[in-house]
Amino acid sequence: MKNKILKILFAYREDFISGEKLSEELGVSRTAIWKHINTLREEGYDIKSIPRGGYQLIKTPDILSQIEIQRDLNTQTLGKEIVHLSSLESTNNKAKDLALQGAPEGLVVISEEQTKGRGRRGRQWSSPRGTGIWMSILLRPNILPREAPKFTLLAAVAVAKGIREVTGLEAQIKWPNDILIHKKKICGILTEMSAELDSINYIIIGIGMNVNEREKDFPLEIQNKASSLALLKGEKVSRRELVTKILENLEEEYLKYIDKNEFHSVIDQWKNMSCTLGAQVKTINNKKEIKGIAVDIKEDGALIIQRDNGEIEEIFFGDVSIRGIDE
Ligand code: BT5
Repeated sequence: MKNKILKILFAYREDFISGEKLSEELGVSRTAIWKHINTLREEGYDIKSIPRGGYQLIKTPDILSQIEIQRDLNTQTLGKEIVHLSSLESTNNKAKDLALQGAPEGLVVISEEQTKGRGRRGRQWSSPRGTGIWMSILLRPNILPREAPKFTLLAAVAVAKGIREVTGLEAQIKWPNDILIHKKKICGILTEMSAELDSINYIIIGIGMNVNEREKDFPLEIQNKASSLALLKGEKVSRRELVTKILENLEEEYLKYIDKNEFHSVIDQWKNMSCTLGAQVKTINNKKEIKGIAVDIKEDGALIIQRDNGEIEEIFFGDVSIRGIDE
């Protein structure tokens, strides 16, 4: 009911709408309408009321609720169901619980803060309240488990493109799962899956993006390597618009891949927005150090490094440091 009232208020936001009209349209009493209006106010909606004049929506709050995201969302399945919570340990954990309970493909979990946000291999992900985007997307693709690393490429393209569309900032992709701007980490992606030998039960794409953080919002140990879109842009950035664009971009590439078996557009865009290809890189693989130039990315997500002696190496996992960025 609350959301129905909000939809009407939004449609009439140039004007006042009377409590009587709302109660007629929705078939509930004027007292019930008044109670829901008060709940909306508690959630941060600025709703003006004048005696006998009715209600008018003045301002919507900066929250990533289902109704706020869906207002402009143009997708078929992604984000049709959004679980939005004020605080969670980790949106990836919540998405996993819901996946095990049978949640459908396209479910999105968003939290205003995470108390145990995770990176890869048990690392921590700083996720302060109300400033960034901490979200997980559930997919159930009918593909082989070895194809799963493609989803990190796909998500990185959707995110980097979304940032460019909304802010105009030149977001770049650092293999395998980072988005950087001006050499600072803005976003990390954590792709997790549950699979049998020959099929995938579900994939969860976790996206953590710094949007409106100030420098002091980051833990000391990452202050020199992390930044936020607002710090780089010099003004507040809409988290709602970013989520909308990212979900739309993600769905577009996902459908091309799943329905048409077409992945080259992800690879092409990945290459265009990459800060890894062509760079002097260093990584550890099977306990040995590999140094050389990152020369290509394969469709399965592997990074191709040409060693200084000309030998070619394929890297599937791990961290890569880039000369000029990490050292
Ligand atoms: C990542 O791991 O970059 C993946 C991060 C994924 C976070 C999302 S948020 C929604 C979903 N739910 C979760 O619980 N996780 C996902 P990795 O490549 O391992 O990088 C982790 C490292 O990034 C840390 O060790 C820090 O050095 C650094 N870091 C931590 N928080 C950061 C932040 N907010 N911004 C930039 N860097 C950060």
